[in-house]
Amino acid sequence: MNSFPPGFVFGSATSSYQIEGAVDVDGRGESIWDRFSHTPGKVKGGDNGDIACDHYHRFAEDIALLQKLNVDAYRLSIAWPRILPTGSEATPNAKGLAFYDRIVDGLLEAGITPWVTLYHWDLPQALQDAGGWPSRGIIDPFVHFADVMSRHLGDRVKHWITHNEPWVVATLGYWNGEHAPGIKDPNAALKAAHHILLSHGKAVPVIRANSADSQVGITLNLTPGIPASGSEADRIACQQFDGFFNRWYLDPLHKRGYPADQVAHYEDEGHLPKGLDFVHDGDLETIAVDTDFLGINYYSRAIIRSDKVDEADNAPRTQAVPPPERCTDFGWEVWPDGLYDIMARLHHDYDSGDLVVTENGCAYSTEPDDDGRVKDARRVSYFDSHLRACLRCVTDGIPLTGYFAWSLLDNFEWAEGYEKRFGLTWVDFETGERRPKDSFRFFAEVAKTGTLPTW
Ligand code: IFM
Repeated sequence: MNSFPPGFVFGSATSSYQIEGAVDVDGRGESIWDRFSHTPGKVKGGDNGDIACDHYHRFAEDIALLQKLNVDAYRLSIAWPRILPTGSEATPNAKGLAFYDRIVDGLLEAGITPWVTLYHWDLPQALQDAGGWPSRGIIDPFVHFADVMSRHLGDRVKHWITHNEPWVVATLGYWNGEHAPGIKDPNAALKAAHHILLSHGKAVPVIRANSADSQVGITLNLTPGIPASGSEADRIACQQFDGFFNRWYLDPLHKRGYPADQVAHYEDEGHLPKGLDFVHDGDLETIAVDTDFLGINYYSRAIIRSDKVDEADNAPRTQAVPPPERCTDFGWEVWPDGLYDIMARLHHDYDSGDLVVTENGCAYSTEPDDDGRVKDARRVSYFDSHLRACLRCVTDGIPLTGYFAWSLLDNFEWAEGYEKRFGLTWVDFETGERRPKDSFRFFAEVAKTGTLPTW
């Protein structure tokens, strides 16, 4: 079977800081990504999101692109400091709200359903200065932001995602400092993860109250781990990887609390000197709030080799290191079966309910040919293979209800700057020109027909 069932949602996704630009326009406040990207040495090439794709001014052109892409839905995020410049003002910035009105109204006129993510990483700098996600004081401002946005857009927006990829926010932002705000403190990262999940749990009922009949969820980035060999050391390393990357988020969201084996591991490593003292009575019940769907961002799998034994003493690998030709420009292995495996696990082990691929895509830097065409055959193949994995899920009765391609546009890829291109549309970052790639035409045909080609 090559066809998706009727009602399966095809969409594309972006995020505010990665595309909007206009960072000091119409009252927007400073975000942690403005501060971080303007700190020398933090982002490759010294790049920043000051202009990005200039979507703030070109949004109508981008909605027209979405129409040409034949998508049912578009996933965008809201720049918190555009609405509440220092994060928690009682009165929102009217010009910021008006910008998202223009987008949402434009999408609805174009027959495209908006899916809104509240937090895709552009925290107001003032809230970071007050402690950021490691501080419990962040929760009320986030819930206030969720309240403001869902009150304002809740009549027109019926799909809400509280957070995008808590693992990235906590780990890259606070554990290894590769992302804003650039902090390197594992204990702070574990607190950040908890407060993100808790703020999700507190925001869901607020959004529901403001936006009748809405669907509310959270998006996790999940990566299946595969032990590199059958050795005990690799098995343990893989279990710890899974605890760190997947279960630390999945388990509390599914009423299981934090995984005991991983808590013990973090204690052994000295990351929890006071245990889980930041988990207060009632927090776990709040986090495990019922949601309408779980969003999954899937990019690749990870082959896990223990670093606790010398290579010479470990068992020979049974999983080869992926050859470069099977990897994207990011070095991420192209592994569509991992998408199926993750979805099957969520359905069978966690009984997660409705699942949506809220991001899937690949970085390949194909430039326009002499004839101006962007022939990104590897991206076409990536989307084709991952959409086939989605189809397999659906055929096997896994409740996967939608797929959002990352990303509509080449954009600011965080600490990688503009070097890594994920777009269906090529962007000239000097002029702002947009040019649909071959993968755009491929995806447009799939979205239009609901059918994958027979090659
Ligand atoms: O660009 C990011 C996005 O912001 C979050 N998910 C992964 C993408 C590719 O790295």
